[in-house]
Amino acid sequence: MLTIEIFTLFPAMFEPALRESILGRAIERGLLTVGLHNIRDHAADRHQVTDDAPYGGGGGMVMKPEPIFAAVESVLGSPSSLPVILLTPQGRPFTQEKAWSLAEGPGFGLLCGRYEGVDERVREHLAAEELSIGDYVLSGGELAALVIVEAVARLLPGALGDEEGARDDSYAGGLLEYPHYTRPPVFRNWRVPDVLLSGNHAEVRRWRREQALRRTFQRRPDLLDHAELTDEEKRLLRDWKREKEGPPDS
Ligand code: 9D3
Repeated sequence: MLTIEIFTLFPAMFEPALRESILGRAIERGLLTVGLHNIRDHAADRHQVTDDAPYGGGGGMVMKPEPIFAAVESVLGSPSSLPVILLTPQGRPFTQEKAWSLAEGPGFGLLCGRYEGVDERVREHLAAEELSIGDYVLSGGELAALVIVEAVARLLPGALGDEEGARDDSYAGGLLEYPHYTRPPVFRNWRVPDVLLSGNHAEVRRWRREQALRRTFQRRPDLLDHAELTDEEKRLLRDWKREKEGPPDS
């Protein structure tokens, strides 16, 4: 059983998501346990204040260290029994590889920042590492934490249903996926490609692979540096690149 302990000012943001779909089922099946801990419950003062103005001035507010340390230590002890991951825009990018390593267990804490950020002493003395989920601005770490929980949970053995788990075409040698179609064969006069209706499985496989390669070339050429390609696929790519550049001048 994997353990994820979440520390946040907004535990209610997680509750509905943790009940639904693959995540809900993984928890129900006992593959995963997720604890929700409100940092505000660990604020010492009567008004349960968790933020304060930054030393040195400037705008915004900073999360105070005491309630954060108290919340984490009350659940995970000191030193912490699990690594605590701080969600911040300054973190290393969260990747599928990181999801696999977190899914190996035994678990981890997720600390969600709000306001302008957390007091630096939290990073230095409580967080094992910092992660970001990408280069866009969120209002806090909560949705980033949820992204990580979902990415990890679906990797736990038994988390995916028969439909979802049977195939492993999720990462076809580092390429984007080919286009998917289902019935009807014609919808609003838009036809499903003939090859998919042909029943020729070898042709279907070839078509899908070429589509995946073409899409990756057009949308995510950065992925091609690490993709597993046959010699024929490398030739195709060189042709496409030449078409794009136009003929070399003499
Ligand atoms: C507008 C404030 N920003 C000044 C340039 C700094 C800032 C502080 C706090 C920006 C975002 C946040 C809140 N974001 C997160 O806590 C966060 C996050 C994100 O915003 N994007 C991607 N991954 C993550 S993980 C945590």
